[in-house]
Amino acid sequence: MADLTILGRVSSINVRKVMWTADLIGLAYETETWGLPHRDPREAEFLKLNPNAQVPVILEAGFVLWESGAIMRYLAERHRAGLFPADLRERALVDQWMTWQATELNLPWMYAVLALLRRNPAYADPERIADSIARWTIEMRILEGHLAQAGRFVANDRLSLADIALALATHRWASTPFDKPALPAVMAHYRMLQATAEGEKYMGERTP
Ligand SMILES: N[C@@H](CCC(=O)N[C@@H](CS)C(=O)NCC(=O)O)C(=O)O
Repeated sequence: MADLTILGRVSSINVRKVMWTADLIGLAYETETWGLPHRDPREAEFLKLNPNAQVPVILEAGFVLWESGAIMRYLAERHRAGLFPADLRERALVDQWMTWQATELNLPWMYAVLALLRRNPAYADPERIADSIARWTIEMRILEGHLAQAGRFVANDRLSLADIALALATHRWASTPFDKPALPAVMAHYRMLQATAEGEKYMGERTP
């Protein structure tokens, strides 16, 4: 039995961030499927672990941790994987882009993704869809400007947790059907990571 259990559903971008990190480090782990439409995280058993009723959560010999970014950083630190650099400034840059993904980039896409990708009938207001796309595009152009300067990786010229978070975010952008501007640096970064074993697993057609 593995020491680490990841609770979540692989269709969740935040769960995939954690699984991708664990796979890259080479960790053995078990999974427990939680999250709608599978097991409802509002069940009392799950709420005891995460009062936010959200996945992912990890369990490790009685230790419980939620919030995907915190879990990624914990796993990288604990196993000295080099994905979260030791140098303070290098680390801060990785942290900056991870935080940006989870906050600035993560909010605007919600309505468009629920409407156009998930096809949820409760999200059908054309004005709100257009507004979500416009705000999402502004953020993606910021990433384009950065990657056009930075080169292959998001920070410090090498693979880090920030690349995982941002490639998954770009996967969502690429998978959601609407007319998009050309973002060549973003797409080059995405394709590079998609060609890796973890990219194939977590950014394939079955995991939009
Ligand atoms: N800030 C949290 C957000 C987690 C989150 O939004 N999880 C969603 C899936 S991506 C969730 O649990 N939704 C409820 C469900 O799947 O039933 C994190 O990064 O871990």
